[in-house]
Amino acid sequence: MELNELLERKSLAIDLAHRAGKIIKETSGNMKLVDKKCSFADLVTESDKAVEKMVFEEIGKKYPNDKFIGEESASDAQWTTDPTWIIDPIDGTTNFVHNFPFSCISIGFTFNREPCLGVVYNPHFDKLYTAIKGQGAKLSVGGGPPTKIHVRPCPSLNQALIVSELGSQRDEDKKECIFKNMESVGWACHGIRSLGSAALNICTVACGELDAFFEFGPYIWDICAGVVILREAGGHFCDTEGGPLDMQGRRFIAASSEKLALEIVPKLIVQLKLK
Ligand code: LIP
Repeated sequence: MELNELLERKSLAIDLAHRAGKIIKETSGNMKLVDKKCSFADLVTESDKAVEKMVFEEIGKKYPNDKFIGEESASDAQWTTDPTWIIDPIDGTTNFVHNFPFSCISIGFTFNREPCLGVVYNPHFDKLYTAIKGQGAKLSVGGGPPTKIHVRPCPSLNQALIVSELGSQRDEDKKECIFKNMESVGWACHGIRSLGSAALNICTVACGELDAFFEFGPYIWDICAGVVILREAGGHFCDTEGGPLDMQGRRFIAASSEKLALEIVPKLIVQLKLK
């Protein structure tokens, strides 16, 4: 896909991210729950559904032949080589429900199943992360000029600050995987943080505020935009066993370098395959 086609899509994605961000900011903490999915902790609200509907409709008007994968209304859509928007309307839904200001919209785009455009917007701090494959990653704060972002070099795991999550499943296999790995990695590094949004966790690694993020659980819509942003910021994505990232594998390490990612791999003492 030509650069100018991606630039046009990026411009639309940024406009829609700001429109979605307004809804997210205005309804954060006071939106009615409409459903729980895999557990009592896996929440979805009217805002998730309304934001996804608005974004899909607006994109469809301009790009009627593009395909969609979205958490709320197109989670089962097949991921093909067609131009495809992969969107999480509100990433960090639990934070959104509790009015903890770490939620965002994540708008990813793939062509030939290659992530090539990412836009992540946290309206609570007016932070807009953007990237096009091959064009670098940028951050605009408070509407200011976009400035290049880059991962922060981290010489080794024992000097790293890591982020990982409890996730929203509440089954025994997942519990063992989460806590055994948190203990194993956490005791080998400077500390672990849990912030509640995969997309924003990835962006935080991309701008050098954290050194790596690992999780078992997030879906392709949680990470698609972040994959472009982190790679363009000089970071590395891989599977939790060190092989190539499977965008639909629901497990990954996102790190400031391949070296750091491969130091984390052996510390993940409980691996889990998720459907
Ligand atoms: C969330 C992810 C997070 C994970 C949560 C949830 P959602 O996505 O961003 O990494 O730990 O369980 O899946 O559901 O808020 O879009």
